Amino acid sequence: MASKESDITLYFLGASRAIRIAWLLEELSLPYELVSSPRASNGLAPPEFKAKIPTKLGKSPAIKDGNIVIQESAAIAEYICETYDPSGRFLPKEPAARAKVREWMSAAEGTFMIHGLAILYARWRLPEPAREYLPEMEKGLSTNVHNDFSWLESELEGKEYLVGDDVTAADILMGFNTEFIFARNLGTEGGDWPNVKKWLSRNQQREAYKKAVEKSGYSL
Ligand SMILES: N[C@@H](CCC(=O)N[C@@H](CS)C(=O)NCC(=O)O)C(=O)O
Repeated sequence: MASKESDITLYFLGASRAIRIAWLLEELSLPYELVSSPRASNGLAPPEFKAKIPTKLGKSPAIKDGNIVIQESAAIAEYICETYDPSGRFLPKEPAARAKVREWMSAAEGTFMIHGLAILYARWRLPEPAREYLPEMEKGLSTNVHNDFSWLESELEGKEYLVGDDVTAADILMGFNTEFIFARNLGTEGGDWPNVKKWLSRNQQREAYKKAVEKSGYSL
């Protein structure tokens, strides 16, 4: 039984990390209002959508629950679990399992996403005179991505989910960055990670994930 009534609004930019939060909310069967928008033609959030997000940065995801506003997908997921998952199904109470789930929640942005985005930003921002060096730069930056994916691959050996026997916030946080890095081919060339691919498709077959995609129109 959840400790308080939810009153959640999720600010959902198309093709964004907000899928993590919609997926978690669906897993918990929590109702939520979606304020959503597709990306503008430059790939960014349309200014009128950003203006609706009640944070200074205007990034997605953000949530409002009653009078609390939270940004950063890991912090949002932790808040939702603490408030509406008292049995600790998605964020275990037992300290060792909890620490492992939180390790993945941090790694999703602090390790995987930062290494993938370094390549994406180089593609976007390298000025014309330096663009001839882009392939070499991508190759150099891909070392980090390969190391990260080898770690993920080894952790998934003989396992269906990252921590314990069932889905947790670790899988939910890590799903988006893994899918995104593959979809944009951010340093993944030459790698072969069959456990990661099977885990990703297992996640995507979950009813809650499919509902989140259907409601939000999420697609990369
Ligand atoms: N570290 C943040 C990143 C949030 C973020 O950068 N969101 C992107 C979408 S995935 C965004 O709102 N971009 C639109 C923009 O800046 O215009 C998190 O985990 O929530």
